[in-house]
Amino acid sequence: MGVKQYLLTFAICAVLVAAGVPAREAHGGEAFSPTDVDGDGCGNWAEHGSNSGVGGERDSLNVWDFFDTPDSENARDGTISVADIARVIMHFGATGDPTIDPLSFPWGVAYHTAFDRGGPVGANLWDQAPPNGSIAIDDIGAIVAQFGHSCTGAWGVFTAPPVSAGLFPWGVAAAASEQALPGESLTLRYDANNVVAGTVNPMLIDSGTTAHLDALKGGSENALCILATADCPAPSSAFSEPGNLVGRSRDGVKFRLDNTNTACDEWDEITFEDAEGFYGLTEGCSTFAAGGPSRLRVLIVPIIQDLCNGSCTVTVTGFRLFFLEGFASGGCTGLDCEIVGRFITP
Ligand SMILES: [Ca+2]
Ligand SMILES: [Ca+2]
Ligand SMILES: [Ca+2]
Ligand SMILES: [Ca+2]
Repeated sequence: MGVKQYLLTFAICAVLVAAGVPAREAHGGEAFSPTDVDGDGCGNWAEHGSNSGVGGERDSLNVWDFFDTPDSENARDGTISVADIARVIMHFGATGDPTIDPLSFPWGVAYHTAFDRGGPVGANLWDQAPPNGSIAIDDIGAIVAQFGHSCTGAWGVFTAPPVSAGLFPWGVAAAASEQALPGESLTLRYDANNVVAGTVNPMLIDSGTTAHLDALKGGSENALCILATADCPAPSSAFSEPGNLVGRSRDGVKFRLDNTNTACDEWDEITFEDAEGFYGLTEGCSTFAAGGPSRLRVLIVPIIQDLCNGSCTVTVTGFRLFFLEGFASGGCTGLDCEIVGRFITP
């Protein structure tokens, strides 16, 4: 038996003993998040969940903490499988430049950083330092330690990432957000006549004439970062458009309400509550899968420092997931638009 065959046998045995990771629902290789900013194969919100088995307890700005490896098309599938372990073993013994871009095309070369790590950085063996230029036995150990971890299924989404795309282009004032506990019914109000008298500010996150309506319907293309996040690849502020956007807001929200799968349009269908009282997203209604059943009802809402009137700039201080239940009693007509729902995340 060659060294690599031996290692594969060893790794598979280790996998069978390891983890006790339950099988996860997969979504056919569809996108599982509007953004995977670090490119490691795990979406931002999944990385910030509380369960490492579904991608959580990680850093959405660190490409080294989810050891998903690229296939022959340089694609990562969001799950650490036997194929990933085999790819590391294929490169066992290779040495090279540890500064190679891990997202560059990895095939046709002996050594590539996509298959290398630099050793554990904390209590969890899967949480790894950047590559050290040598694909060795500890790298196999590092990937075996996260065998079965998958970002494609259900997540406990309890904390917010520092950067997100797919944003609902209404910024919620921090003062209003602070009052709103997860799970409590809440009305968000856009006042077109005097924005600062409401609780939300329209935000232009993408450019183009239909961009704002498109974002109201399905989330922004562009990402925004939370203020003062180091090395963040997106801006932390956006313009607010002057004028009356009530009609456009109504059209966008109505689209979301009218196009949701009825199996995933109610609070109890979309969320679950854990033993500590936090809410997560249920597996069958995984929000961010492309075309996912609850995608339109769960809004990624920017939290902003202050509201402002007219043509002005608002600054993002956080993100929260908001479950959209419908228009509030005040409706969405004339000079004011009210929607009702509940925050899912703190
Ligand atoms: Ca990621
Ligand atoms: Ca990461
Ligand atoms: Ca994989
Ligand atoms: Ca290494």
